[in-house]
Amino acid sequence: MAFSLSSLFLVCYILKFTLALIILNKEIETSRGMLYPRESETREVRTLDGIWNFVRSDETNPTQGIRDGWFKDDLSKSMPTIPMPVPASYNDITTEQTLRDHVGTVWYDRKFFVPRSWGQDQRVWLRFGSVHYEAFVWINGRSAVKHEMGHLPFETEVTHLLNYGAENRITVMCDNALIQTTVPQGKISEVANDDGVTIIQSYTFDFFNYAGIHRSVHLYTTPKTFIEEVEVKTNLSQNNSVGTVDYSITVNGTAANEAENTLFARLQIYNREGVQVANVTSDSKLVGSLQVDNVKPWWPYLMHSDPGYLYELEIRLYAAKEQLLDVYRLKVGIRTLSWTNTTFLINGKPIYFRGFGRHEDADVRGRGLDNALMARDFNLLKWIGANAYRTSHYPYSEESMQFADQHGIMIIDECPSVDTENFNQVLLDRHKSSLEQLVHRDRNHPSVVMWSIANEPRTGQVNADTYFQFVANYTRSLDSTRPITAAIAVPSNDDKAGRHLDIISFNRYNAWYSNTGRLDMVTQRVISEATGWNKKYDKPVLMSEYGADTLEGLHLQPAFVWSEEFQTEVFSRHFKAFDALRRQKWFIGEFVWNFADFKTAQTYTRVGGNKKGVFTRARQPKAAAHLLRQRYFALGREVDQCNVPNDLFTYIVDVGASNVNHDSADL
Ligand code: BDP
Repeated sequence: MAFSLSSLFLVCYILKFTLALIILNKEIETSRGMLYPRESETREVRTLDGIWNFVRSDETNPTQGIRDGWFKDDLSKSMPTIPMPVPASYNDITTEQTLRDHVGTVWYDRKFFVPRSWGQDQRVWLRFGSVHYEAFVWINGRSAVKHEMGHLPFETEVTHLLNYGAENRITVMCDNALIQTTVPQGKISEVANDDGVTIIQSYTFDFFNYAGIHRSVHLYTTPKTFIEEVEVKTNLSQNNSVGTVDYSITVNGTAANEAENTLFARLQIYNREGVQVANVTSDSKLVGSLQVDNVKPWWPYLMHSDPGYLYELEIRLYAAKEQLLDVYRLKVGIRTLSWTNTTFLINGKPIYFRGFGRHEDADVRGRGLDNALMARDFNLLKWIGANAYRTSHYPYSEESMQFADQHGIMIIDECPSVDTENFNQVLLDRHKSSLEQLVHRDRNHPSVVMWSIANEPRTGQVNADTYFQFVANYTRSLDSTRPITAAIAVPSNDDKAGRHLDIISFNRYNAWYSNTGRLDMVTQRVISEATGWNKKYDKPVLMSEYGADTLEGLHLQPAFVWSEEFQTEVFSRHFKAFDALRRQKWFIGEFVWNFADFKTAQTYTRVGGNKKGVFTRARQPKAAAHLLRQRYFALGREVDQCNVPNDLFTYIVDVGASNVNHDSADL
């Protein structure tokens, strides 16, 4: 009896364990529309950015506002409100710890006018660039849209909800709670404190869980029948002299349904000087191709003297008898990507990445869109000679993607999955959805050269294999023109996901988290780890993170952890490894962690945040920035034959006798 009871327990246990391991590759809902809002002859765009009214809910009663119908009238009639800027994270705006560390729901509202003309013969759409993490939106007290997933846009039609030629109210409830089935994952617990109990949000990822309306809110109009989606894919002839732009247009609206066969589009491509270089008239399928002779391909920064070349694709949608319905314009960069198990090429030329992992992070506004900061960051990227960055650890603003297109900065575009563990069905579905939304949003950007499907997932766990097979194959089914990677931190021997990727990225902190302070234990370890990955999977490899926390202004000679000397030395030891690895053609890039210092949760390993920035949080260089600049330009000169700036080396001495001038000519 004892035997059979214990075997029953065992069977139950195994069954429970096995069931937990079963994950299915289910269909998931796909996104629609989401073209970046642009004005044209047929469209108007307004922003609702500005100061909104704001209420923090009681953490122990997060659904109170829903039950009490706060969305039915001005928020200020239900609760005292404070002014809150949009876009911005709300966390660091006030001086209150309770708001900084708030867990659960917050509410925003504001009033706005809609012109009378918008009510006539057109449609109106409401679009959020991103709200972290979950958003519920009402217009004039009526539910408009719900969306889950930070850092990604969502939109809905609000034609029927608006008062035209009159005032309107928009109300948003935002919930920042992260649990085991959200992307990224977190945990919520109730913990005793001096006043009773409190709600705690914990998470393993290393950046502050900033929340709120993070990017712009737009209202825009479209005609009744309009261009809802445009997808372009570009190609180049063998010698890069002829470019092709394949397009596919999706139309939304009654004319599309009723008179399907009569719709057509005229597409024209203009070069930077505004000269038309290609045109075509589509049939009613709205799918086809344009050819650009003597094309100027899109090249990355420092890989060509005219990087980031963009054409403008103008799409005019017509109904029968040449009746113009809608016009939308899209910037297009013409380039090809190809990869093998030893190399990754753009326009037929091998890429060697020199870049950063980054964060969207700033003092006061947190993760809120900041055009001034974005422009400064791109100037710093160019100053330092970087040609790439990874959008660690979530999708960045659409405005920054447009900047990257223009400046020729290559992007490894990462979805919001960080430190993923405890793989389960709900998580898998959401993870796939985050990639679907990301690919849908960013597929037309020439700067996006790779999809990163996760950062430091626990790929040693037993069901990581199936989980990542589903995630990688799903991403591939959405876009087969770009390779797939993930930044992995488990040792290559334990990893179960790499075989599903096209390019292996690995993160490692030699002399920092392992063998702290041991500068003599960096170079060989980096070489052997990279080689191990290549041996195991026979795929191109890049190092997606390395670095050391560095307190600006702390100088210690000989180099000691946290000092500027130490960061400089850590970089230099890695450079040595990278140079040895570069001789192996399969090693394709180096990414420092991190571009700038950033805020994290409070822990005893972080002094005011993560200090691994090459730049401070205020975007000023630390000592290592100058070294990195010399390396990145030296690499640019060696592998891409770029020119180097005159001020790369500071004048030191004129050694007249030997006739050596120690300036950039020595490089
Ligand atoms: C890596 C993570 C990154 C962290 C970094 C660090 O990918 O998000 O910020 O470590 O600890 O493991 O600095």
